[in-house]
Amino acid sequence: DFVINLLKHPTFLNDTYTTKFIDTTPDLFQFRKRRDRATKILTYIGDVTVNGHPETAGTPKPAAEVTLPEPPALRADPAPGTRQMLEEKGAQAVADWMAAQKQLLITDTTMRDAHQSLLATRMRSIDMVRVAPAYAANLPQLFSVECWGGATFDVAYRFLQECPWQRLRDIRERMPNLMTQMLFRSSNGVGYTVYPDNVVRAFIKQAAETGIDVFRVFDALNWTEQMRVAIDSVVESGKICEASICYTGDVTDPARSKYDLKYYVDMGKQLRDAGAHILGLKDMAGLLKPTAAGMLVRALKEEVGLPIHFHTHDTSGMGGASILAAAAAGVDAVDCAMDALSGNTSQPTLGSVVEALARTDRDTGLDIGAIREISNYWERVRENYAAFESGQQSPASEVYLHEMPGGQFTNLKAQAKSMGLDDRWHEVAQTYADVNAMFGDIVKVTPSSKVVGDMALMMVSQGLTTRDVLDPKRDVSFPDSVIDMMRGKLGQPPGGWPEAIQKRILKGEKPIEGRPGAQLKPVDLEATRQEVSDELEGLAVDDEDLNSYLMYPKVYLDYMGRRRIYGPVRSLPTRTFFYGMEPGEEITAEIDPGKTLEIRLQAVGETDESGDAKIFFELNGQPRVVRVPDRK
Ligand code: BTN
Ligand code: 3PY
Ligand code: ZN
Repeated sequence: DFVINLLKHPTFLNDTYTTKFIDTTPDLFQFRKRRDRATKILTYIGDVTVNGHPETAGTPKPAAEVTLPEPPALRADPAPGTRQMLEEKGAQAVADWMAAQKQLLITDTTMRDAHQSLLATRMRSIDMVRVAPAYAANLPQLFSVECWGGATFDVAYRFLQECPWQRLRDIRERMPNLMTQMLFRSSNGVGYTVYPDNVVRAFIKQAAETGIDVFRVFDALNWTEQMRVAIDSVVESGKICEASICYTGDVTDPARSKYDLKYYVDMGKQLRDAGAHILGLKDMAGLLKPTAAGMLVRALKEEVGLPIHFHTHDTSGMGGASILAAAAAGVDAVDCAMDALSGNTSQPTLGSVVEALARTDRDTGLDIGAIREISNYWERVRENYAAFESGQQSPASEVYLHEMPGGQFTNLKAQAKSMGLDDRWHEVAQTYADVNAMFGDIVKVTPSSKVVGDMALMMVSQGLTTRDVLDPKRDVSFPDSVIDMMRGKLGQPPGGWPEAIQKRILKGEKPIEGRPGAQLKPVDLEATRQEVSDELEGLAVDDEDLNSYLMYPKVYLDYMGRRRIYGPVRSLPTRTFFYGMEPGEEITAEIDPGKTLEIRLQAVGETDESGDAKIFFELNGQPRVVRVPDRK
């Protein structure tokens, strides 16, 4: 039948097919109407059982005993929380309340930054959605739950075969008293390039509608000018705008005077004047040392006047100390990750911060017993993602040298490994620092961090030093991302780009002036909707899907193409999704609210002479056989 034809088609096996491919080869789809979602899911399970999942190939299967961990029991009905305050009194009232109250407020980042930084962003929705009610019932004092944005958006489509909007809707529905929070890259949206202003606006409007309450907005070069469209859109949506300073350098070090206290205070005032409700202090690499945290928080509190929300990473092992120093200096809210997904490149440990402040004047008011139970749940969840662990065994002070963001560190390490540079990691780290110096000491956070990483990998793999790169007698071919950044395509860093390196990289081409987003033509949204619909054989394209296409046209269409084959695989347990099933194993998958499939794998048959394996299932008690190609 068609799935078998499709799976054997060389274009599919290359993983380069798109819906275009489906359009141009309609013969493969003659039986399409006959296939229901259950059959699609069985085909997926059969395929992964026989062939393995490409993402976990070559890694040991986790020893996890539990396929689908049970979330903690609900201790009470969800008490009213920050979400009710926002709904009833508005964004400014929440900000005023934040500044006036004394507890240290806590944002839980487990569902976004923690797994982005520890597990290559691979956490699946089912593991988050199942525990959301326990957050609502047992931790109603949380300030917010960061669960969306950053890298989660495209990774959901690309690698998890899931719709990120559905994830947000499902979490939102199960946490009616807690504010949801997302990370938004201003003109870069949730992508890696600058988008037209109207695309940025449309995305924020949709995110607010689908369920985001707090938008942490930042710019990869700390260019306030480039944040205004996003800030205005969030404020217009009625949601909370947490405009953020990205922290780099060291405010206690006179040798790093480019980013001194005055620089940060000035930026804080610009963001306040631009309309921010909250000032985010985004320490994406975990560089803000305890003493510096005290100095900076005190200065920002005094001179900017907005409530301050501190975000850091524990890469150095010093993150908890910085949080306590910030708390002593009067910071209003901080980010932590649940214990089982905390530490190292992730956020500091939530339970430990709660314990450290218990019975002090910054007591968080959170129930440590409830935290432990939720963390125990995450501990079991994490076992199923063993394939994505980075192997980073300990914190390291080297982060003060390379200044890599927590979300990039493990990624770049994996990239270096895939280029055969595993044993030269410390060289990559040193080169990353050298590239930063060569580029004029810039803020490194998505996407500017990716550009620095591209350049560092290029240099290490080709054996080039800074001196070689700057040598006019040498012909160096720079990565495209580097050329684009020097063209001004990501905006302007404070003080501009160093002229010598910019000239050398652009080879006489003139850089663009001003804000790149202002120079892009607005996208015709309705014409684009029609285009996408045509591409998908007339499927109705709603605003969520349109926004996905606008951010990631190919990633979105590829996802839709796979969806026609595999159906709603997000409902599978994570272990099944990545490893398939064992003969005799039984799972359930809720494909719609109340519509549950009971799936039992009976046996995997021999592979026949045409190369197909028959997989024998029981589906809700009835025998079902699917055939999948054996590609082993
Ligand atoms: C991905 O592209 O990584 C996510 C989609 C799922 C890919 C499935 S897993 C079973 C089958 N085998 C492959 O090599 N690709 C598909
Ligand atoms: C992202 O943009 O994804 C980040 O996590 C930046 O710190
Ligand atoms: Zn972060």
